Amino acid sequence: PLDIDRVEAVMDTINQVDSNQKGFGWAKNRNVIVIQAESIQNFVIDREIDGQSITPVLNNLINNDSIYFSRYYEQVGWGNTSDAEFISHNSFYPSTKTFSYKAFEDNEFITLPSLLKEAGYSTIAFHGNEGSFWNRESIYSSQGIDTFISLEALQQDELIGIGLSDGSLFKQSVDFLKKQSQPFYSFYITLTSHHPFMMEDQYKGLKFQDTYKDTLLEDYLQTVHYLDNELGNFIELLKKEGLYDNSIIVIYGDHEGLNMRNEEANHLLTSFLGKPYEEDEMFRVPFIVHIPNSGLNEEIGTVGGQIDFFPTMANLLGLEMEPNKTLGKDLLNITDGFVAKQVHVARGSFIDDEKIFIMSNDGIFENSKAWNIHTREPVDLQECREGYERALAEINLSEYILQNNLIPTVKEEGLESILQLHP
Ligand code: GP9
Repeated sequence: PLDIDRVEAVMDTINQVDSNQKGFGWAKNRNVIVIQAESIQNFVIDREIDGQSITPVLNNLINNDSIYFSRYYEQVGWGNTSDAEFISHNSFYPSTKTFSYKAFEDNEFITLPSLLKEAGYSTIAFHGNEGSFWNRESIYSSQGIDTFISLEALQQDELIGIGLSDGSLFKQSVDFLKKQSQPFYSFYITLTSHHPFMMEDQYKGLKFQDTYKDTLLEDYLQTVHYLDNELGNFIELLKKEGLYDNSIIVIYGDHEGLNMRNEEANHLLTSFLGKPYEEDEMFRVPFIVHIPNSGLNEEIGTVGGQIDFFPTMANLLGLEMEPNKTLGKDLLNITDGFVAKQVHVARGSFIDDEKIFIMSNDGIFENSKAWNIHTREPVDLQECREGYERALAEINLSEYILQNNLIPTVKEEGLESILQLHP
């Protein structure tokens, strides 16, 4: 059941969104190329290993014609990569019981791709694994994705790890893009940087010296560097085919690559980062919106999460959408960021612009932990009560809406209407 007081508190947060709408239509009518990057965490950005840049292409993108959201967090549940897609496209929380593409497969949705379709876009997704994985091929049409190019429709000319290499996927996709009616929304789910990060030596572009050589961290960073390099090749190809100038290229990480609960990963990252490797770094992923020839060079430090992807993108693409139609917020038009987490850490955990709160697994609030995300100083738990309540309220409301297939109602009448419907 819904807790009405808590839901009313969620409604209050809707008023945070600034009606001046900074960024509205900055990328209007352009083709959209979204790359959901497997296991890419934010700590790799602008960082070197043994004197070499890990992500030179991403770093360069960030500094030229881009908006970089530097405090962006993943919010996935049991559906990992597929939940990252689900949250980003729908702006509701993932199922707390199973993977969302299964839990809600019969629901009706209003998604970023479906809104773009209404605005005249064609939609297409690319992934180098079997189409049935994570139930994608069944649910994509209700997610607003009309064409799904999965492994079966591609030449299996270069396999790395669990599927087609990112390089081959990007290359082969260009022929499809050329035939796609414009403007198009294209969605790529990369795969090569998937755990356990195994690649043959020929694909490894970084030279490691002693400290991290032949470790899990080397394996991870080699695959991240590989993806970065292939992204650079892809952009060159888009330029050659005349598909770059009138497009936007959007990249975000789907979820963590290195789990802090894995002793080896924790030890390596704590040493590499020079600070304890904990949730605030593990959940942080990059989100970059590159708008060629825009002259933009902005870093947005407001805390946000994958739930904010849809409203943020809708604003940039010039789609009119009231703030009460999704649970996420347009990150260009709020000053108070907030990210709730409900799977992989106990429900009610959250991150805001100042702190991170991790609810205790035993359900006892007083046993939880919280610290300042800038200074790492401990934070008094009493300062976290309100955020904890808000996190629970948002998740509760999201579940109620999804379990009762109410997204069309929310689209028509706003989140407030849910309160009237509720007995
Ligand atoms: C599978 C790929 C990886 O198709 O998306 O999924 P993951 O195991 O990271 O959830």
